[in-house]
Formats: sequence, structure tokens, C-alpha cells
Amino acid sequence: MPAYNAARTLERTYADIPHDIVDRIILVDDVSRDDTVEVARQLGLDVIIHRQNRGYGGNQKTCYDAALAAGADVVVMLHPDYQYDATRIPDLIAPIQAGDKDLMLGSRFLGDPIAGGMPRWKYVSNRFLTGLENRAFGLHLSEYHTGLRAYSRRLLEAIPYHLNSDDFVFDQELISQVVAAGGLGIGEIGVPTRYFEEASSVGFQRSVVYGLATLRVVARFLLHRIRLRRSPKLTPRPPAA
Ligand SMILES: Nc1nc2c(ncn2[C@@H]2O[C@H](COP(=O)(O)OP(=O)(O)O)[C@@H](O)[C@H]2O)c(=O)[nH]1
Ligand SMILES: [Mg+2]
Repeated sequence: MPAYNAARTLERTYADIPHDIVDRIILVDDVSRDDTVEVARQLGLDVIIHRQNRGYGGNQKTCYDAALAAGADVVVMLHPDYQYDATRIPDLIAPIQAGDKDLMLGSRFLGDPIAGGMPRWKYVSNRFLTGLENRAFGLHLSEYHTGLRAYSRRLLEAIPYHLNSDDFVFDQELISQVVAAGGLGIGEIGVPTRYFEEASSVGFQRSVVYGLATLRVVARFLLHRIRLRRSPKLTPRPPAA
């Protein structure tokens, strides 16, 4: 769980995690201004604290490093803001456990995001970016912007995610890396949409920045694929000896 000011939602999020199949819960705190760390410790989570705020992508880098070091076979990324239904984790990871997929996304767009409270402007921009990314990446996903994802160990070992942005666009860069690597299966399951005050801090201005950064990810991917400009980010790591 990449956490930033999640004290008010962490306990609820934690309670929904299926503890029979999740061996370990790692929370990385990105210098929250609330009691996220205290709540996480009370719940018995493995807490890692950033000394400086690094952003959402920088937070995930620490999360995945820690999960790989802990020996994880399957890694689930879950926002601690109770926006995503953690009870769906078994269904989310089943295709990875079966060896069929390496990346699984919990998609709100297989249901009705507007009925779940997604603001209309977020719905429209999500649809637009998703359409564009599908065409560029040659995929048929229903959304790219979810906060519930699962990865196989071999994916995280192959993808040079440390080279990615420390900001929100990290998530989009990672998907472009998975496509560029080839041979990694991508799938999705439907999850409910939940919007409420604590679940969403990203406003219009940051969303525009995020949208433009996503366009840059797509452009970089296309230039790399037609071999006009090679990107180190999109070059998989060699397997560990
Ligand atoms: N590390 C870090 N995480 C952040 C920051 N801002 C938001 N987040 C996290 O990023 C995730 C998505 O942010 P959120 O406000 O829920 O976005 P939205 O649900 O898409 O509107 C949440 O889990 C937040 O805790 C930040 O400045 N640093
Ligand atoms: Mg949220």
C-alpha cells in the first residue's frame, strides 16, 4: 500500500483484505501529515517510512523493492483510501497464480463508474486516455487508471520500474513497459467504483498534468517501437543470474 494521509481509511481498507491468502502487508508512508504510521503500526503492518515526500510513483518503487525482498510470488498494489474493494483480491490474483497472467487490473469501467460517484469529467478523460492507450499498446483494456493491481514476481524482476516517474504517471509507464517487454500477460476483472471525500484528492489541475504526462508515455512508446528513439525505460532488465 503506497500511503499518503490514509489514517482515516486505512483500518477499513485493511479489514477487507483476505488475510488467509495475503502473507504480508507492506505500507510505505510518504511523509503523511496525519496518523497513517501510527494506525498502520497498530494494525501490525510492515511499515516503511520515507524521510522525504517522493510522490506516488516513488512510493511504489519502495513498495515493490520491499515486496521482492520479502520473497513475494504475487504482489498486489492497493490504495489505502478504501476506494477499491480489497475483497476482490483472490479473483484478481487467480490468473497470476495459475501462470496465465503477469499483470491484473481491477477495472471500474466493467461496471458503472458514474453510478459509483465518479465525477463526469474524470469519466470522460479516463475513457479518452484509455482509448488512446489501447490503440497505442494494442490492448483491449477497459481502464488504465485503477488503484488495484497485481503483478507476478517475474514481471517486477523484468521491468526497470526504478527508471519511472515518481509521480502519478508511474502507473502508465509501467503498463507501457509490460507491453514493450512482450511475453507478459495482461488481464482485468471488474471492481465497484467508490467515490467519497477521503478517497480522492486529485483535482482538475493535477489531472490535466497527469493526462499530458500520459500522452508523453504513449508518444515515447510509439517512438521506441518504430525504433526512432530508443528508451531505456522500455528495455527490459536481463534475467538475474
Ligand atoms: N506518495 C504519495 N501518494 C499520494 C500523493 N497524493 C496522493 N497519493 C496517493 O495516491 C493515491 C491516489 O490518490 P487519490 O487522491 O486517491 O486519487 P484519485 O482517487 O484518483 O482521485 C492514493 O492512494 C493516495 O494516498 C502524494 O503526494 N504522495
Ligand atoms: Mg483514491
